Amino acid sequence: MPDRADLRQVLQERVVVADGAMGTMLQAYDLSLDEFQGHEGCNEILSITRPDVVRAIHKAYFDVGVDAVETNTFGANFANLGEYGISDRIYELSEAGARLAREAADAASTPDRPRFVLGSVGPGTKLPTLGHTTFEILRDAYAENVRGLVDGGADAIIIETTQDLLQTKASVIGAKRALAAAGSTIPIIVSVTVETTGTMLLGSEIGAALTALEPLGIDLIGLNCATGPKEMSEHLRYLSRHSSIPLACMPNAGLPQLTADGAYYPLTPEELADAHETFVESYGLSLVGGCCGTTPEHLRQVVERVGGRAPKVREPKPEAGVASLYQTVPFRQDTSYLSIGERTNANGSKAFKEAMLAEDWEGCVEIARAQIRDGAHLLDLCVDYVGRDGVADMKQIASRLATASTLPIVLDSTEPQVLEAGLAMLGGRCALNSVNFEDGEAPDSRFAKIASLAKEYGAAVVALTIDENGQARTAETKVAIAERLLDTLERDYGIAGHDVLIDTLTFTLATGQEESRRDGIETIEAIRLLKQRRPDVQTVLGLSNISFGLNPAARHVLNSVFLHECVQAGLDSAIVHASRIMPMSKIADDQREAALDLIYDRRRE
Ligand code: HCS
Repeated sequence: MPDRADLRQVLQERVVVADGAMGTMLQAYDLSLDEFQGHEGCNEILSITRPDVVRAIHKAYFDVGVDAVETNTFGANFANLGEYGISDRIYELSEAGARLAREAADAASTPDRPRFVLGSVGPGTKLPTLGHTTFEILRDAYAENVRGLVDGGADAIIIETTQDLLQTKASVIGAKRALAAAGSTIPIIVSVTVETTGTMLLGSEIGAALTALEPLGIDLIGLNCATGPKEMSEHLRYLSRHSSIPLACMPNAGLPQLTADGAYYPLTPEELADAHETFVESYGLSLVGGCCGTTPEHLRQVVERVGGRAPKVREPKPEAGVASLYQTVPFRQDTSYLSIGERTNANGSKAFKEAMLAEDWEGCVEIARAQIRDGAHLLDLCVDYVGRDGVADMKQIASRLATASTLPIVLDSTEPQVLEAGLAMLGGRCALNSVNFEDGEAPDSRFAKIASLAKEYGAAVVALTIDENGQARTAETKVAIAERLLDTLERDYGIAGHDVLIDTLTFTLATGQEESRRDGIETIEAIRLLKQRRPDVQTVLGLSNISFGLNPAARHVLNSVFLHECVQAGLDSAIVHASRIMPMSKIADDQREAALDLIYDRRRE
């Protein structure tokens, strides 16, 4: 077999035009129940029983000049085949579909014009966020799907028509595992479906999708299906502004209209070509094609209009942040610090602990909701409690917050398996709280286990300035450990500084002990130094520790004043009880001065 051309390389040189629909093209054939082996509508079986039909569709697209076709495997997944009772045929039908497309691509290729096969991975009907199935079942079934596509000769995997971000993450992680096992490095394209409502089926805005999916290490992101190009334009504009990876778009031939003869797709070939020309020029798309209702004639006109053009150079402004199922939240807030709600914590909140111990899951969710109302930007979730099954508790609470919380979640645990249980429930992008070097950075260390999880699930990381010698106390050691954390995360796990929140940690101030007198000063100085040296990095502080031992009123004052001083020094975010933080204007001068004296060790002897 000759060496196959590298699609990644070609995507840098020219706009790649993919094919149009497979499903709606198949509907034009008069196929018998026998040809579906009794499973009416299961198009993937036609790759076995009517390869001539599938080949003819691929050929029709290559004949009009497209660069790539998608395999007839959109439904070769666990949920779809499961509905026909044939989920044991995932590999067989994936491989067969990819092989047919490979044959067609090889037949159409010339030495200076390679043609490509995009291995289609459809969503199926089971949405893990709604509890229809589990993340793990989906991930492993998608891996099987991708194994067949690779063996059949796909040049890329296209995970398309995705509706649930958790399902999408399961597909990407399953695909990556399958590619790694096969020693394959082919690109992964993810194409989400935004409904006419302006969000994905479960309510995700395009920003949430980008924030959740790009860090998984995918090669392209885009949109397909549900609507025509007009409805996609705003979402593509968003991706164009914020995505650092190349963009794809495969619209339907307009919004389908129901007629007596079935769905009618109104968009003309010329209109599709017009839209793609605008998208390529204005938004810098790299991969264009069509979805339901588009035909070889549609794609002929797209090829004539944009085929072979060099992709426009974009200058995106990515925004580091995390996402709930619904929305993205950038780490950098324009007006203030990023407030991370501390009350959903079994160690820090009596009410939350009691609700959790009573297994009053709705009570736990209510505490989350109260923090959302209080104006938190993210929620810290910690279920660690001696004697409890942390994985089970995390599943109970995270599965509820997955849809109940409009805010992204910071998963907080010392146990990697508890963090992973949360990651497998939450469709957006989480942060993991936390990694440190307490037991080093060897492969069996906690650091390595949690950093690996962050890498695989595309999570951000809270990193604490603790090393093998314990918690750093001086500004200099805090910053030195922070730099080691940042270097190690980047070098060994590919986690960039903008996805790391460094917690310079603070000890309790009012212990009366000599050694704690400078703790406030050292923490503030560490934040200032770190922000000078690494302005790309986020800083965070678990605030409450500073004031342990004081009465509640004094705690609120000290926490608020200390937070103010840290923010002045460059602190980006803090884990706080949002409604208890007082604006400086609400604190009496003498109380504020007393707090500052304590923080800056200005003791009056
Ligand atoms: N590649 C699939 C997408 C359906 S949404 C098809 O049928 O063309």
